Amino acid sequence: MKTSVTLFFAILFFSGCGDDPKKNSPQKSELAKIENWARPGVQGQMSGAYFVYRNPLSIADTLISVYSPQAMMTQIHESYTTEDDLAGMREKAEIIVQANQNITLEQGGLHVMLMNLKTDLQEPDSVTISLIFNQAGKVDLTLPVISNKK
Ligand SMILES: [Cu+2]
Repeated sequence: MKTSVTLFFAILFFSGCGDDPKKNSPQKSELAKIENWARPGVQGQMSGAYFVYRNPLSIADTLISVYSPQAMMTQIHESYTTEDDLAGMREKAEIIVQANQNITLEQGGLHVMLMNLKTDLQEPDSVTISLIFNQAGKVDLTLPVISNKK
């Protein structure tokens, strides 16, 4: 019994302290699980912010505005398919979140668009956005910039 416990800790130790740099960067499967993140971008260009927000209130709430100090303009967007079957996106005035429910902002769906970035965004930067809700008021999020998440 004592031997197996020692072995267990030895495995923990070696897997946690490996000096192979590949082991320190997240694997594809781990990246896929990350829900809160922002896309890299170049100054003057765009970035997207993606996250899951849970409405902690027992009444419905509405996301009415978004803001980021890192972009000249920030909007709520939704992706859609045009009549010509092309991918497009447009501004969405608000998102309703039912009581105690989640909204998911993700690639190809609802997202926060950061336009005219004030500076380049790249790993390991993070993006701060403020969500303005009718009920909850201002909710600040900090999202890591991830470059190799498609
Ligand atoms: Cu967009």
